[in-house]
Amino acid sequence: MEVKTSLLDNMIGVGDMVLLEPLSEDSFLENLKKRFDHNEIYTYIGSVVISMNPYRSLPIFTPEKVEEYRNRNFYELSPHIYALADEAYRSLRDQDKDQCILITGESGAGKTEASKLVMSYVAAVCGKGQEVNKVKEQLLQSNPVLEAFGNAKTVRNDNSSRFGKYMDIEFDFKGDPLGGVISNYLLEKSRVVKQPRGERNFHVFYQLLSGASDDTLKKLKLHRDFSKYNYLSLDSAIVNGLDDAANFRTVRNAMQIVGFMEDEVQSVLELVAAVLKLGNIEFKPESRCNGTDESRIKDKNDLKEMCELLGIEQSVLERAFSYRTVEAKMEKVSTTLNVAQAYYARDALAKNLYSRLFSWLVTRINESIKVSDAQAKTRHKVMGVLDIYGFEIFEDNSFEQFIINYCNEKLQQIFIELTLHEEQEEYIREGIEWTNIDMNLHLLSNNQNGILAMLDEECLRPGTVTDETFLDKLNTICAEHQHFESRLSKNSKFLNDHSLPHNCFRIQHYAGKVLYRVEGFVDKNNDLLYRDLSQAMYKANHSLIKQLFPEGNPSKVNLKRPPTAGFQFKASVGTLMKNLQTKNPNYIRCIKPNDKKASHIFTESLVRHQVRYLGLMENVRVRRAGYAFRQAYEPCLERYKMLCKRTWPHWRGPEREGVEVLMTDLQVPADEFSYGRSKIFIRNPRTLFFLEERRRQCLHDLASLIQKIYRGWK
Ligand code: AD9
Ligand code: MG
Repeated sequence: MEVKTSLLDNMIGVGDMVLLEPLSEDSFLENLKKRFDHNEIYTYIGSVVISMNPYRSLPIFTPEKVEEYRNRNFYELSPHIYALADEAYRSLRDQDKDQCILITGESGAGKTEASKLVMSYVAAVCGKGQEVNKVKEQLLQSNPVLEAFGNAKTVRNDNSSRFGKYMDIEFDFKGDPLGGVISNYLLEKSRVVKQPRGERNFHVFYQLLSGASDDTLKKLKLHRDFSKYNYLSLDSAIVNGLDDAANFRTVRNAMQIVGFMEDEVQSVLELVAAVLKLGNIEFKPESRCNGTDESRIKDKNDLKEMCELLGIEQSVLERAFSYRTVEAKMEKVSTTLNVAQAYYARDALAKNLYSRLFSWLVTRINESIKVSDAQAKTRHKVMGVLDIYGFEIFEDNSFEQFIINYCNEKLQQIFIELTLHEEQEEYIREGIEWTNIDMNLHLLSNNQNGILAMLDEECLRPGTVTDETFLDKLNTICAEHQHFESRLSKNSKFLNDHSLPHNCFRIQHYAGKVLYRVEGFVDKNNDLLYRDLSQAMYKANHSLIKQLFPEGNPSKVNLKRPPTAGFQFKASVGTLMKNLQTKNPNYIRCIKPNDKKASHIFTESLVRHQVRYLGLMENVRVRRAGYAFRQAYEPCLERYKMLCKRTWPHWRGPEREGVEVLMTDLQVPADEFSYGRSKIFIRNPRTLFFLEERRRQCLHDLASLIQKIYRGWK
């Protein structure tokens, strides 16, 4: 059995960082680079998998590879994401332990690709049969659908996930998939109406215009030409290597497999088309005799077509773009909108329409993939896969980056807590004494909670609330209360710096300092849609659009304020963290080798930064602080039994005793290892190297002997 050789091969670097000698940040990076240069994109830190984005397809994800890794122990073969997927799947199936796969790393590091590799591996090795295959296909095909609507080209990644995704895959007691549940987290809806330079809107818009038949486009009243639509950025509409037309066909096909009816697909496309039309509605000022400016629609053709698509009466929507009705204390007051307010209303409607459509898609997919009621009653096991947007530092950071980075802080915190916890659990399980390791790990507290809470307080305050009043409040509290820092966190703090531009604040996150521009924070957190618009949507003669705006139902006027975007996000991240804590975690830490989306380039400074903020060195140290290496008795005996006459060629007793005989015979000092219930724990990598060296020598002697005998025969 090939155990660990690949982990110690000097040519291609060390496969497990725990065995790296000497251990320093430089040697860690050198090892990563050496492996990357040899196409070894995976490296372990104990059971954690580091994954380097190769930015090109490698022949290591073939069905043969799947077979190779299937049912093999984690350390048996060279490091691979399949080894992690196999280990997680087997412990779910055989030991009844719910699993979660936590994939982290910055934007473009390869998280989404990694999540798909895990899913496809599990699909390949779990049960077969017509029903099971259908479930698998539906689970896998939910990916292209959600990517079309939730991913976009950004400067960091041509296929950047602009939403967070957590998927629970449920299995029966045999380990066959039954179905799943997807949760989505805050779609970056501001992208619908405006994209940063060099970026695109969500893929689906370009896919529809490039890939739909002439007939479909005609029905949707669309032109093929991107330049006809205000909401589509043009400077980067064509992305190298991205075939929008082909992807449209893939998405249509995927929707069919997932179980969307033809009329549902049609409705979805109508909504996508409506968003494009909406973006083309423009306003002009019209002076009133009282000296104020009122907004008027410039050219009503797009409005007309949009209303036709959605079955809305044109005059109703036109009115909703001209007036705003505020209800207070049973009284209705209508005010006219000026041009800026009309544009604001238009964009708010487009963002709401699209993001609600996205949430509806998730709900619809969940309906298809959900476990049947009968099966739900039987005992089942769960594997959760988390693929959430990576940490983002842009030149211009807004509310979205703040939310994304908040979520990444939480994940980092859970990573640190759980790796320590897991290490401790294993020691306890194996009956090995656990001494607390003080690694000076920065345990993060609920850092931005403070800021999000303050933003909520501000948004709910009566009176004039603006981004500036929020920033003032932030700065004042920070300046007045020394203890505010600790309210943020130990490691992430609010940096009170008077040299900052007047509309910004800066946070020291675990992954770096980020300057946030406060513009739009209050508005994005409030996430309000004028009631006139939701009522206009509700009146539509289009069942999907009606469904998406239930609050527009006039008989259900709810004067209670809906929860803010920040509040909702915080609550859903809280639920997610609780869910993750009930499962056995498996970590994939993705690293981006360069900023050019290029293969073969390893930018040391960039990788060093990620290694630092992902806390990978601390991770190795925790793993080495006690026992660096551990192995089940059976493979250990198999590998080293040739080193001792009493165990070679066969050991007849229990494996643990065989290993004890081996260690005594080899005179390994007693304080160098410990016997656990099912594994031997080796304290220092050097002991492992010693065993490996002896084994190599032994094999070499054996080979020479065979050669001698062979020559003698000749
Ligand atoms: V973001 O936070 O959603 O912006 P991700 O998800 O971390 O980001 P993604 O998985 O989308 O990154 O990977 C970015 C690109 O890198 C992919 O589109 C591929 O072109 C490339 N990539 C990533 N992993 C692999 C791989 N294992 N093999 C080949 C890869 N290419
Ligand atoms: Mg992604």
